[in-house]
Amino acid sequence: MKDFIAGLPKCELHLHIEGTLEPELKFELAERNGLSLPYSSVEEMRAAYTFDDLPSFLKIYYEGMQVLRTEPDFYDLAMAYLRKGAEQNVRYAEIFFDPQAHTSRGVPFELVIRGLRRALMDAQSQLGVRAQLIMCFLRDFQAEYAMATLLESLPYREWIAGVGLDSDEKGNPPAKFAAVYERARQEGYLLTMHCDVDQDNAIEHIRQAVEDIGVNRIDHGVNILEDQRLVEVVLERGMGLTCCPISNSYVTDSMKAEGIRKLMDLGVRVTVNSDDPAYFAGYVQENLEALQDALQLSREELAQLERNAFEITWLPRHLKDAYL
Ligand code: ES4
Ligand code: ZN
Repeated sequence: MKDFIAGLPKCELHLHIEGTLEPELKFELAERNGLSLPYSSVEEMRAAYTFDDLPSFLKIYYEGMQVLRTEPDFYDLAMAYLRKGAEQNVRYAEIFFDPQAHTSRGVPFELVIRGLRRALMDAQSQLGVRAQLIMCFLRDFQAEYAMATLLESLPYREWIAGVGLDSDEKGNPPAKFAAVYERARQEGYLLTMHCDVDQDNAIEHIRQAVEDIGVNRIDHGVNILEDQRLVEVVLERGMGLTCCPISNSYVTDSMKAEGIRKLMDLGVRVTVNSDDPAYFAGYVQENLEALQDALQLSREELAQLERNAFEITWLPRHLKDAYL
């Protein structure tokens, strides 16, 4: 089964590029930029990755990305991920980036996006992996800052497939960003949003995302099972959920494998993804293996998960069909 999973053509739809920053590259970038890190080795750094909920993870995630300063840093980050993806037979990826995590510490938006974009172009020609970018707003910052970031992105509109919303969900419901999402839709961006597993008011956040904002996809969203009516809406619209089993096991009490199984059985377009693989010790292949192990998925079911993913990509129809 491991060989079957390894050979499966894969599609990654929920991956934070800053969450792919492995300790080895973190040390390299720190040295390049003349920064010192509070760890003396890769092992020591990994040993400090002790988190058990979303806020404790986010603290380490934002600390870690401070070594990213220059255009080549963002290029190297994305290129390292795309090489890893290619090794795992990832054929297509939609990659989140968090511009405000960089602009808020003085790193210009333009430099971030130019570095990422250049890596995507090189990965397509050199590795045969296609990818697009999704710009995420940080929900624990003010909506006005998200709006300013949206406007700042417009010169690069053609380089960004859509927008998302991430970071600390507590007290930061989708409704806070209704105007930002309305403007993003007017600009032609496709829309997704994190509804992280087992957060406060999880089902109300999912309801706002689906009914009030009208997102095209939901990131995580497993708690939708708490409301049969919303499940039916998602089924009717053919909406996809980008689930991340190993991530769930780090920020909640479990992988939520049973919930994922239930959603699959209901016919929801569930997908399996890696979220922050450098921190959660697993890229998409390991996530598929972990879920298979928990649920005894058949080859047909594993193939269906990847078909779901290719089906809900934000590619134009003719490019999508080439993967199906
Ligand atoms: C994230 Cl696991 C998770 N949840 C919310 N925001 C995030 N950003 C990066 N990883
Ligand atoms: Zn995520």
